[in-house]
Amino acid sequence: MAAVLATEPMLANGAAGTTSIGKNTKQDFVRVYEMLRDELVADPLTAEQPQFAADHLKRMLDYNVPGGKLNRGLAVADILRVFKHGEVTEEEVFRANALGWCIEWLQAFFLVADDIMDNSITRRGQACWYRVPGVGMVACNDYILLESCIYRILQRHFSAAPYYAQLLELFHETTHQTAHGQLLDIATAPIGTVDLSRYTLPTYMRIVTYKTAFYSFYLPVACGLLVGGVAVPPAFALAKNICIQMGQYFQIQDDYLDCFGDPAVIGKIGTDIQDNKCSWLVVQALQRAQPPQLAALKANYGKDDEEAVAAVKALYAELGLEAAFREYESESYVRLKALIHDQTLLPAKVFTHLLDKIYKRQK
Ligand code: DMA
Ligand code: MG
Ligand code: MG
Ligand code: MG
Repeated sequence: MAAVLATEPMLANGAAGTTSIGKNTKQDFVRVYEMLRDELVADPLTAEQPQFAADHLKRMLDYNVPGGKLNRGLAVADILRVFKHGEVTEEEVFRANALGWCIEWLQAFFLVADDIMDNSITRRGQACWYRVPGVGMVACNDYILLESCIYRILQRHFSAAPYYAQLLELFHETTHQTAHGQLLDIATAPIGTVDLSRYTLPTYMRIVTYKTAFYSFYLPVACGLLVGGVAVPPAFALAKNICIQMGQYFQIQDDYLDCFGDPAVIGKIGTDIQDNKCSWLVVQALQRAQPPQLAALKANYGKDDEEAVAAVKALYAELGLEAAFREYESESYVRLKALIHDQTLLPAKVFTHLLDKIYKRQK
């Protein structure tokens, strides 16, 4: 099939990005956040509430929306720039950034809820929102508010766009997929029941595809395609195929870092072992363990107990899981690169800039 853009080889050779408007620094991006947040706080409905309600909204947004790596949010304008060979208008960059923030808002919504469900302690180097004194279960309404903000932003800035209906459908569909991934993640890990037979590779791949890959990789690329004026369904299908595989790799890294990462660097304290999670590590351990090791795993997995967690970590070390992960990481990189370069429909750079940001990531 022919490339969506005839200039793809030039882009692939890195000749893109010649206009300064296309360069999108983190600072430019954060300024868009401040504008969107101020619009939401000044929204007629919010503005007519007592001041403390608007104050809570602003504080809650500042705490939960902008503090991450922003990879997903920044990716939309990067992808748009690839499509437009760097020839982008300020308006287009704004639109890409506003959609980037909608993705960050969606992520904030899922993370506030995820931290409650996973009984987590820290996120992005600070206390999880539900653990902030005075917040507690108010966080449940806050994550609903976070989700609803997405549609206020889309309505204000995109309701006149020809792709408005596609955007609404995309965000709704992605939310639906992610919630189903979270359901599977939680349902596979009932607290108090250690049923190691549940932790199979097909179940695992299904969990990570739904809970992470769609919203973290396909959503930014699909938003970039829409702002870039790409409307052909095969482009979206191709993007989905590549993004899903990249997202699976990304979540496997997340599972690895949950156990082996440095909390000071990843900004969160791992809880997968205590939470009985169907993590990549436990799936790998089961494939390698001998009967006594299986018994040790069964005795110690899914317990909120420091010694039991240490015993599981010792078992992972004994089974060589760090090396297994390194091997998986290199193989995945090679496989993803081949997938990206074996197609001519979309510029490779759309995907390689995402891949290069996550390859061998420490956080
Ligand atoms: C996260 O899975 C998935 C969503 C949709 C937030 P996770 O619980 O492994 O994430 P984290 O390690 O960031 O808590
Ligand atoms: Mg979690
Ligand atoms: Mg979780
Ligand atoms: Mg995790």
